[in-house]
Amino acid sequence: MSALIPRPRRTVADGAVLVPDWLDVDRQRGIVDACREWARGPVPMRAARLPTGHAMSVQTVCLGWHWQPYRYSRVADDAGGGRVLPVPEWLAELGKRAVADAYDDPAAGAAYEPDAALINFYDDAARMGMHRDQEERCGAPVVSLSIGDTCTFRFGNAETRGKPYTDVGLHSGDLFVFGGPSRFAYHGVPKVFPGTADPGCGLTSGRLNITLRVTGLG
Ligand code: MD3
Ligand code: FE
Repeated sequence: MSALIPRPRRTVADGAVLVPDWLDVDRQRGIVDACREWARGPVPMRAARLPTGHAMSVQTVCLGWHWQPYRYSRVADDAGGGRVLPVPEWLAELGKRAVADAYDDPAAGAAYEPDAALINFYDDAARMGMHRDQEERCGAPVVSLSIGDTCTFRFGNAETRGKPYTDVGLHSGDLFVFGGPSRFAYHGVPKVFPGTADPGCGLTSGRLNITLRVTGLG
């Protein structure tokens, strides 16, 4: 929901920049529509299974490269064996603009070429524990887009799963870019707040997060 007083852009740590309300609601709705299509297949959205045998509470569908704990593949051998869809040009372009805007650096944006997107869906009870994304062989920034219910995003440090960390509210339409020294920091989503989304965003409940990554895989 857009606020009377806009939330300011914020550098949470070196290389970690939050840009509130980056996506207008029409754009959010367009992305939600695209996510609904991607979730149907050829690789269906699913809760990935951890090496412990437990299923994640978050549901995920991938573009470009299929991610499962803790590797990337071209074929979704844990989700029906289909081949992942490519990252569409418009989404890669959005990623370029995201990096350019967050860092106020057009050259960094032009150089950004994401080859994987993860679409995460959180229902009211879903959480993501503290982890690092380290399957990528590349230090390029991660672009994160949030749509739907507000969550608490916990941004930690690169050394330990615990403190110090900073809790930040991510609202529908927010952009967060994680690069430089923040790229390999621990992070997680301890809570989603039901009923907090702008109805115009296209989701009636839950939260969608789209992350764009550069895998560095061939
Ligand atoms: C910081 N997703 O998919 S997005 C993930 O909201 C993931 O669904 C969360 O963590 C979500 O791996 C958080 C923000 C995010 C994504 C990747 C990062 C933050 C990151 C990689 C490095 C540092
Ligand atoms: Fe992550």
